[in-house]
Amino acid sequence: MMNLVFPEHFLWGAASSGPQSEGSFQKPHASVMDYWFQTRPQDFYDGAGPDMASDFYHRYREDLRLMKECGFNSFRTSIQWTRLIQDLETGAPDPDGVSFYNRLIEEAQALGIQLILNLHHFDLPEVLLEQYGGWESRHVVDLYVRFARTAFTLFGDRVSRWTTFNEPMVIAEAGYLDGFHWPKYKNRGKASVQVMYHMALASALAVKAFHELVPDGSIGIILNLTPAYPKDAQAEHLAAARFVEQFYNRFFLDAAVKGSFPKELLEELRRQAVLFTASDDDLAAVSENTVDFIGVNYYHPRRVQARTDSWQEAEWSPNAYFCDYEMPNRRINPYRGWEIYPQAIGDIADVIKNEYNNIPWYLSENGMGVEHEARFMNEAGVICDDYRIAFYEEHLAQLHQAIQNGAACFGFHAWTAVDCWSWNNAYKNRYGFIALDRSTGSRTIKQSGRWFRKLADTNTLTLEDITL
Ligand code: BGP
Repeated sequence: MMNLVFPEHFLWGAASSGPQSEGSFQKPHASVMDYWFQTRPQDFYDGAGPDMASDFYHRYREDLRLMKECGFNSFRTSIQWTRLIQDLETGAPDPDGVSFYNRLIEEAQALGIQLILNLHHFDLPEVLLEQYGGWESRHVVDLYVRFARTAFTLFGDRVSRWTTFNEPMVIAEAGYLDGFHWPKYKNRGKASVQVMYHMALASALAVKAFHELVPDGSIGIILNLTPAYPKDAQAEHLAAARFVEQFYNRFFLDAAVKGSFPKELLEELRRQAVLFTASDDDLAAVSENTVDFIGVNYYHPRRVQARTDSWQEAEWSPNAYFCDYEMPNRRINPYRGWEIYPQAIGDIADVIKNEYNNIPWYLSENGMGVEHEARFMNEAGVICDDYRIAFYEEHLAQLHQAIQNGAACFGFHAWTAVDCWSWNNAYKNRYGFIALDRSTGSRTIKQSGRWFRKLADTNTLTLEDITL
């Protein structure tokens, strides 16, 4: 048996997001996700949409209490732009939205759960996509900053830790390159680069507003820093992995922490005539307004190789530089199709420590989605998800090692608390510590939730069986 003790005041909890949990009740606007579901419900597993999600809008009290029972000292969710803001041009708030988030904050405070509030979780107001072209538009950056200012002004007195975006890369990748999130474009390379730049700028301008309005708080950005591992050490595969690392990871990481963009990548984008358009003032804002901390979402590694065919599309795309590599004998979560590779946490931690000035960070999402979990229910009605406990144990052991090696990591958030809705997969794969019965709305803590309670209460990971 081995006991791994985590640093004092470590954050223990989970993350969720407004669009995946609240339901669309009372919102003054539709997000791109709401609109996607209204337009193409057949894209979603079992036809389940964000309209109902997990009904957190009505059940937040019960859900927070269950989180407390699972030992949470912290919880991240996102404020929906489409709920908080009534007038998207001026940033004037919607009274019902204000009241909901106030009640949520009060309840979390009463329970001693520190809320981390995120501002954007893939959920742009749809009308801004229609009217302006969404994140391709510089005007939308200003509108986002107005929304951010409203949120900081209303809630910054009680919530001190914020994040500007969750996984902005996914918005470009899934929406503009690979076609699996609305607006489902494929290989619109030049547009994707502009979208990425505008989100990096929006984040910097929100950081600036935050530091003015909430001087005692701290603000970060949540990035999916999925490491890119080459197939082998051949030069062409190394080059493919290097490109992927720069485009998919370092673009946002450099902008957020260093206030600049990777030089080699910018040169390539310029050569290809797809570099973003930016004013000097805006570039100065990026350089002057870096984040206080990073949230790292980690689920799986990315294994890449040089392209095995020649790129045929007319338009430039990052997909021209690499293709995915299926490593033989990799461990896989068959439900989500993602490789399981906890060691990547150490690699991410080393990059942050050695190349990003050891900026404080926390593991802001990590988890395992599993289908048909009801088959693991015992007679008492509890889902015995020992596979999830084993998954977390392995990842936490790596995280603990990284901290021993000097990583400035201040917390661990699982994905997720109560089973929640997901983008394409809706309720197919369940991730929560708390099971949701969609037919009755009832919630039941899973075995992993009990396990997490002990972990959080003792600040110690106890490993019975050491196979690491
Ligand atoms: C992350 C997102 C989350 C969540 C999670 C699980 O990328 O930030 O919102 O959805 O992935 O992935 P999925 O729901 O696609 O299985």
